[in-house]
Amino acid sequence: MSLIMHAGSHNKNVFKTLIAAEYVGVEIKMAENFQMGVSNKTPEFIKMNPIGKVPVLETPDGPIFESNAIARYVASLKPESSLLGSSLIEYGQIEQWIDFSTLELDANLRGWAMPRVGYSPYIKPAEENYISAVKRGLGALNTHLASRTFLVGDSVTLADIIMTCNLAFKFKVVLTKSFTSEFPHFERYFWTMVNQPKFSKIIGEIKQTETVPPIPSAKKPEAKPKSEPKNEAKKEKASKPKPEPEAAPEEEEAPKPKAKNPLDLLPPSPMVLDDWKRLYSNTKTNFREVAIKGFWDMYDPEGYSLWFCNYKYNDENTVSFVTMNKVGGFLQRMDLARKYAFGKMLIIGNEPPFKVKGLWLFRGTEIPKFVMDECYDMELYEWTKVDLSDEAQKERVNQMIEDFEPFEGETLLDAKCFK
Ligand SMILES: N[C@@H](CCC(=O)N[C@@H](CS)C(=O)NCC(=O)O)C(=O)O
Repeated sequence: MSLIMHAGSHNKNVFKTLIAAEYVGVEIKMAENFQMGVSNKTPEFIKMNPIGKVPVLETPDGPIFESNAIARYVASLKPESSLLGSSLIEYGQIEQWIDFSTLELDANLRGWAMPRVGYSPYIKPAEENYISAVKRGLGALNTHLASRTFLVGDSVTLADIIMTCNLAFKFKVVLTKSFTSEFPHFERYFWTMVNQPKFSKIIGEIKQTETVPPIPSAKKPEAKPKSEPKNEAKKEKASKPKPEPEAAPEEEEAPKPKAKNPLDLLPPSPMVLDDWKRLYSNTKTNFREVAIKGFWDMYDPEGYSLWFCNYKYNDENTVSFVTMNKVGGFLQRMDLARKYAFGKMLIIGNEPPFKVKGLWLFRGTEIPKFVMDECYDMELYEWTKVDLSDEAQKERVNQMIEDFEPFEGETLLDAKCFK
């Protein structure tokens, strides 16, 4: 089952689901190229969540929004997991702590933290109210945890996951040691939870703040909020649509510096992949004279390589739509290589078993390692580098690009393009 999360990945509301998914063993994919303030404003996104907020989980049966609901849905995918308790009363208590965590703690902690990081106006009496509500909530939680490791029962439940995600960012911003030391059972609980391997894998390391950020100066509106520089690159790229004022910093937290894709470190190539993709898409007539000629004119054998692929299990391709779906799934999974690849996949024959053959253009002179590692379909195909000194192979490339029929003497059932 394919589950796609629409949101930036550094969002505590997304963490709730990702941790639940770790416990139930379900795979969640993050939507590619999600841009906060841009992607969540598109009509397609509004169709999934009319308020335009993240996260949204796309499921085969329809979308779900509201992070707690999403996490609950994922937790229920394996009824045998104990994330939702093992009796009705446990289920009720898990729900109770989820609401407590959301309404008594998260709402008040946000009220305290957001003005301190410059995301909403600072109002002293409001802050005092928030802090006293947080103390009341933590006091109650501390009492509950005096004799317990987990909120409900004897193992991690969804209540612990949601509670911990709601607290983690606040530990980084306002919950100083001098504040939390009044609640020792709560402290022990929090550190136990964030150090559970399935939690720390998603949340990462938490360093408790030593000080509450100073009140942002009202006199200098141009001063950037503390967490804002982290957004700079993203904002510039998105060229304008400003992040919504209520977009919480945890959503916008600086992505951990991503290791550069080694393909970005290759010497520059005169061939611009997007130019080729545009030429391919825009050529409607005289394809051979315009697009194919254009391809060879721009092709750079030092910066790119061409590969034929051949499905290893063609005799299994006995049903046309199953074969087409299989290839469609492969192309979806290749999404991770969009910046670095172009591909054509042909489904050949007018009766089963259908043959699946393809042509791929990759940045670099080898098939990129990350594609081999991360797209499991790759090993279902035999890969042969196109020998450019062989005119017959070059002609085969041309025919594959232009969906030439008959291809190797056979009709095409379908031709799919990855661009
Ligand atoms: N109650 C919602 C809160 C969602 C929410 O506030 N999302 C923020 C990011 S953390 C957002 O999408 N803000 C953009 C906006 O307000 O337009 C949930 O738990 O999913």
